[in-house]
Amino acid sequence: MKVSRQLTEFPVALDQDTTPYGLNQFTPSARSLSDLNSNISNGHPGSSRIAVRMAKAVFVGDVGVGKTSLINRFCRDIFELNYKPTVGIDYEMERFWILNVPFNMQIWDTAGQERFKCIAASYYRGSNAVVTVFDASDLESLSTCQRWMDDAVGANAVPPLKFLVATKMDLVNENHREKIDQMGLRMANLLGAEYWTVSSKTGENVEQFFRRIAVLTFEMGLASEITEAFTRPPKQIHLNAAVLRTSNNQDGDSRVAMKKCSSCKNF
Ligand SMILES: Nc1nc2c(ncn2[C@@H]2O[C@H](COP(=O)(O)OP(=O)(O)O)[C@@H](O)[C@H]2O)c(=O)[nH]1
Ligand SMILES: [Mg+2]
Repeated sequence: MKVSRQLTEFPVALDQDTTPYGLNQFTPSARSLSDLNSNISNGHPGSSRIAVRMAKAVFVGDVGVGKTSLINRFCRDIFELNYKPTVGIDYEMERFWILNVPFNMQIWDTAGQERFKCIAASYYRGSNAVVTVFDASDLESLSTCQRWMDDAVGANAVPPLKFLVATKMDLVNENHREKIDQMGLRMANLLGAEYWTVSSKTGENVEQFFRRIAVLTFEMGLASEITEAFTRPPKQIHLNAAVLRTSNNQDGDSRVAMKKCSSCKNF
């Protein structure tokens, strides 16, 4: 496993003053889960006895802005200058260990559908993060970001985390950086998204950006698991071999029925 996929330090936002996500250290819940995993795995680093957590991140933006290149730089550490339209790829799966807890991130690239601006809702559904990408060397691509973001976010019942990414920063002249940042930050603010600048060619900020998505979606998943655990009424309570369940008899009253496990005759 690559060292970069073992996350023990909390990855902070590129600009901590403007991000809508103020979290800049691991929550106590994440630390407790990690301690629990260390204890039940008998301290074997990289081994786990607890369920792998998952997140889905989708990438959207005009054709040619650099979505596939960004994903390829992160997942395979490759960069190709020759343009090849994406065909037939659904998603990449990247495995992380976040504070000793296994975590898989599905990274969804478009399969060229963005050309027709009609990406199916099933592509967006169940996203934990939406990454809207524009080309810093072609600011026209910034003007469509709101539509991409709205379409992707709107297909989700639970609001995903939002990121706005300026790619191809290696093509931007130093004197223009400030202007790009100003325009990018203004758009990010409008979208309620966290702003990043990257270059898939040089690798600038690529690792940091993906680590940030991984850790924020991991923390968001933990928070919603905890909320759900406190709000959902328990339907069935498993007590060792016995199963306690509520059943309705013909008179309509509720009572507790107890089922015995066949391998536990003396219970
Ligand atoms: N110089 C430079 N070119 C890039 C960068 N990212 C992508 N490209 C080029 O931009 C073109 C479109 O990239 P691609 O990733 O296929 O865009 P997509 O259609 O959004 O997936 C390709 O020719 C890439 O080589 C970058 O960071 N720097
Ligand atoms: Mg592509």
